[in-house]
Amino acid sequence: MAPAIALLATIVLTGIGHAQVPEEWQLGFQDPATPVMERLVDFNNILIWMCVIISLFVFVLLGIIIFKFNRKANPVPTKRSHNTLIEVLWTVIPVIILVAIAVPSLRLLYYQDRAVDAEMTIKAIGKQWYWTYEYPDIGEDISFDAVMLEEEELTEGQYRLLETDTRVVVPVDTTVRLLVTADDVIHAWTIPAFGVKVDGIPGRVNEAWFKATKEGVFYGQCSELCGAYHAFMPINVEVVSKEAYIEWVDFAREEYAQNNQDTPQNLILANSR
Ligand SMILES: [Cu+2]
Repeated sequence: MAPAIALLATIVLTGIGHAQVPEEWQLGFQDPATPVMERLVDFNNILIWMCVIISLFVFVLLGIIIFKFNRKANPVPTKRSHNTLIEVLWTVIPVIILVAIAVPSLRLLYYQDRAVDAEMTIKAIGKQWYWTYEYPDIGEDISFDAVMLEEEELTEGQYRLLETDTRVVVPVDTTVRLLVTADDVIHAWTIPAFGVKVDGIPGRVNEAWFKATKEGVFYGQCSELCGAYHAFMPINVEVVSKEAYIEWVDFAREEYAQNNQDTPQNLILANSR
């Protein structure tokens, strides 16, 4: 019974005040910040209840067998070898349960697969060991790297191993199409509160989407073992108001336009044409 009570406590706690970062001894999910994650949490809760009910049913059956059919209580065992009705039931009922799980599961899988009417696009490129982001909507040459902050670079209130020097900025209540790929080995772009986890594979572009419904900073980490510093390429997404986003776009055009920088390399290329 104790595990079942612990499980129930988990379900009850799932919905309560987690930040957008992992917490010590956290059992449930982070607070959902997108419609996809809300549905994932709901689906998970339904599944846990199904697990609890099935487990209790099996425990009760086990108890009955232990107490009623042990050698002392039942010295002369029956010779019965099978029962057709029971065999049909224990085949058909699990099939019904599995189908009942599969239908909402597949529906959710397709819902989270691709954005309907995406309002903007961001591209994330995994590299050993940081992420590069592109914003094709605001300029073909807008691109920046997001590198983890070392411990000595952190300021008060920042999280170890989770902060990057540059954040992905997106407007709230906006459907964002996310394109993910990689330059060297496989990485995975993840924000738990968004319900997004998608592999970045060299030579291939994967798609995901999110529509953040809350403003704030959301944290994730690379989720595909990619080498020695896999643990040191976190992901930060800052969700801001639409007005603040427009301001950020102006800033980004100034700051991140790669063509703005007349590096010697660019000058050499320009002169050689
Ligand atoms: Cu990695």
